[in-house]
Amino acid sequence: MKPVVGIIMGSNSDMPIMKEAAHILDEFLVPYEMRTLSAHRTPGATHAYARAATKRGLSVIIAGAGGAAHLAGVIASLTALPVIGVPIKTQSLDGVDALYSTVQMPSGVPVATVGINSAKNAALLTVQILSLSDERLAKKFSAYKRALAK
Ligand code: RP5
Repeated sequence: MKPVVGIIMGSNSDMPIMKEAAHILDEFLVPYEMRTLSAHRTPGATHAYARAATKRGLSVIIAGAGGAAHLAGVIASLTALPVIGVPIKTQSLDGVDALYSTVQMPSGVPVATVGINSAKNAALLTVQILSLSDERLAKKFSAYKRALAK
């Protein structure tokens, strides 16, 4: 099936965290793709990905990065799709650097930022967004919430 969600990350070293988002989308049967794209190391490819995302049929982009984490913000500057940022904890500053870099966007260019390493919540928020126009998904998400309560 054609992917409707793009899960991207700044480095392959982010994969252990970002695959938690993939597991949730698998559980909800949401088709996705995963790419490593860096705002700093591969800026050209990152720009091209963001610019083509809508035409390619994506509806939401989840972007995880650590350190000076500009990936989600750069993507948000180049597409009208909702972008969810996942700050990744790296060795130096416990992930606070990535949290601030991801969440503190200038007015007019929002990135919906989840907690440090919270790729799972990014995927759940994605499911909630897609549920607005997908009854099957909405029902499945309600069942997920009921299971949490139990
Ligand atoms: C960021 O730098 C990446 O998102 C990653 O979290 C961090 C470290 O990357 P590597 O040096 O492990 O490739 O751009």
